[in-house]
Amino acid sequence: MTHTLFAPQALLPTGWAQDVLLTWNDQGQLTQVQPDTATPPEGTATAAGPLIPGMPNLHSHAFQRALAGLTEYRGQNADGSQDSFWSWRTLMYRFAAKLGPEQLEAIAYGLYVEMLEAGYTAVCEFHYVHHDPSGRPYADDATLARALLRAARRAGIGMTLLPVLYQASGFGGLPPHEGQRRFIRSTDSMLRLLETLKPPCDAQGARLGLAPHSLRAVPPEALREALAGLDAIDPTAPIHIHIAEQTQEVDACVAWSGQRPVAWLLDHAEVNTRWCLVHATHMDAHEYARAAASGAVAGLCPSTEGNLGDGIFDLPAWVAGAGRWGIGSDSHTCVNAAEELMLLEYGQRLATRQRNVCASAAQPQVASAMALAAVQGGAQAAGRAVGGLATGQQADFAVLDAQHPSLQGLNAADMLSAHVFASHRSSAIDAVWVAGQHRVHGGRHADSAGAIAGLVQARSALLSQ
Ligand code: NGQ
Ligand code: ZN
Repeated sequence: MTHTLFAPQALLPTGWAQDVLLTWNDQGQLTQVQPDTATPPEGTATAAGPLIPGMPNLHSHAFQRALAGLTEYRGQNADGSQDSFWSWRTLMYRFAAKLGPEQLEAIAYGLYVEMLEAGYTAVCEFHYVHHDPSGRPYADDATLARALLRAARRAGIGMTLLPVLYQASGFGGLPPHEGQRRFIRSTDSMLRLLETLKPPCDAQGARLGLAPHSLRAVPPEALREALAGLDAIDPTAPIHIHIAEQTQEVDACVAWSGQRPVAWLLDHAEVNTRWCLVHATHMDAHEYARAAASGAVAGLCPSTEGNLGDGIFDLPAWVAGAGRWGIGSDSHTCVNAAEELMLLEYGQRLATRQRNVCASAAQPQVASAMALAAVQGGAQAAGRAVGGLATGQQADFAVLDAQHPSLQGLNAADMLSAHVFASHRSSAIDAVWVAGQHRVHGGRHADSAGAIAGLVQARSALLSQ
């Protein structure tokens, strides 16, 4: 059977088009994207507002959704220095220490429903809490990973599952801290976990990849062996890594190896289009050029990077090298694809004292340019065919709410601009479709209330423990 939808305006990879007829098959794959269709086939529904591609969320730690908003008071690092990323991490570890499988599933399910309502149609889950609270593997070693897969399937969001390899507390293979006990795995145990997870991932159309947590957490030998093991399972599987997020991490890497993290990685691993360099905030000019040329995606998480005081990625330098990028909500202090784009552009404006920094010659309207770039980069990072409104891609898209006060009466491109820059922290998403399935109607997922109630309940239970 074929399915169709007619969109008077749609954002295609080449830009805005009129009278677009979308056709997809039972597998949810677009089989035709036809602009300038004078008369759609009889019975075809018409989108009530501009159609935009669904946004892949390329970086998520789902459990952190239940901690969002709870670390916004001044504390201190153990050494007496100012509150920072590292003191936040101590609080986050304390929170992660208590989490159980049912709570993780409830939090992730609520979060994924929120993501769908906010225009994300796929998520890359960077999953590192593997073991029970005492640090022992669960009887089924994949317990928590399966909870995430179930949450994604129930919500109807696409998933790339990235089990995280974590072995050390710092460069040079420093022994892990007590607070990291739930994350630690040998390389062999990681490869067994990947073998275990491959069938359930395949069964729900999820992509399985691997995430070496960071160069801090994975010694060189383990990195090499894990990547070789991954290749044996799937030679094109995505690989994500946190890198060069904090200056302290850069300094420690230089002290250990004489090289900055991104330079070290480029010299010691075959970084290519399978890779997503999450954050990559602190690179020198040479690293920007080399990493961009590798074809890897920069995984930018503007709200979290701001929240944690990471620094500002130099997007013009990255784009000058034809670097690819996408967005992630990471710690979920913000779960809104449009706001993430806004924050990214604003960081660039503040740093450069210019405007419309992320626009391009081909696409001078910045919101449209950013949406297209982030969808393409996000799809590459996800390792799934979710790269926008084109034949062969999955039918993942959102319809803007043309009746939202900020959008009413505008042309389609300006509606997207208003959605990104002027929706006043409300959502101007009306409908969302994933793999051709209508998941969000009138801004709400069918199980919105239940999913959010479950999230809130799991958070309350965790906080009272
Ligand atoms: C994480 N999050 O793994 O959740 C990290 C913090 C770390 C971000 N980097 C822990 N945003 O990097 O050691
Ligand atoms: Zn992260």
